[in-house]
Amino acid sequence: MTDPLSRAQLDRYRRDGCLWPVPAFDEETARGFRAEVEALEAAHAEPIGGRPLGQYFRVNGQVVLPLLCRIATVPGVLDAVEQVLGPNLLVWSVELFIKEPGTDKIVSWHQDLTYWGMGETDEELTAWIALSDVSERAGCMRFIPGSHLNPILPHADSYAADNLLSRGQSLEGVDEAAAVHGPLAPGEMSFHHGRTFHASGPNRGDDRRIGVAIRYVTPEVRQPDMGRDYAMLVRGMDRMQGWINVAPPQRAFDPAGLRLYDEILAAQAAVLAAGATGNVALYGVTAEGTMP
Ligand SMILES: O=C(O)CCC(=O)C(=O)O
Repeated sequence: MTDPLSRAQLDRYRRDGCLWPVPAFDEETARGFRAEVEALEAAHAEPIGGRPLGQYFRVNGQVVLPLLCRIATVPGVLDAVEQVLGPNLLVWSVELFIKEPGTDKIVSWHQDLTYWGMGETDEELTAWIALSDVSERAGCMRFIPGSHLNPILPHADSYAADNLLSRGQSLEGVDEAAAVHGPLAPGEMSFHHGRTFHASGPNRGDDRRIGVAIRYVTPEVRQPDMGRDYAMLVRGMDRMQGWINVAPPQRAFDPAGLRLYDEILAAQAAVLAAGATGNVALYGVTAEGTMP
């Protein structure tokens, strides 16, 4: 097997805490996955298991949607993640970040690990895969290279309606002059560390902007705020038994998957809401698919 990432790319990831573009799959495959996402949207205008589809897209989608498991286990993606995290990989959450053209949805500056209950671990990364053209105009991500060397810093909750984050959480005082854009073509991905400062602006393009964020962790992660959390083993072995292992769903929204989804959301809710100044419905979405 040829390693997908060069030595220089690995060094860049370790130095900057972010890396792009990395090929995930070809454009045709990206188009196919996008069509499957859009077929789910067309089929599920009504809530499933009492929740709108956008809720399942927003967090832990791999628990109920085989499609998201398939994307998270594409061999070329796992090969590149393995180069950074090692041979034993679990998926903690798969999430879709969709911005419709001409809307004002943004993501404020934040560090992912702030509310994940895993402490300041280096044993995780996000692979964010573009299923559409994710240009600067379409609101691609921006990163502050090297910011992963910070600890987790305080975030203020804004609960702003146009923010795709659950609490509208935001780092204050980010030096925007140091930010770099991470544009991606369909089928390309970026990697970022959970302490890297990142954000994204509105989609001013003509097409939807669709990304799949896959949160990979290793068996070594501990969940000090949570006790034990849930994750799906996707490569290698988990001898540490620190995660409650989740099996992939047999089919979309099967009853076992829906029950597990509820169980996980309830368990994670207390961690996300910790220290919140407002009322946080964990990653909750309204029927329109927007965050409350
Ligand atoms: O899609 C975006 O703009 C933000 C995604 C993000 O914050 C993340 O994947 O951690």
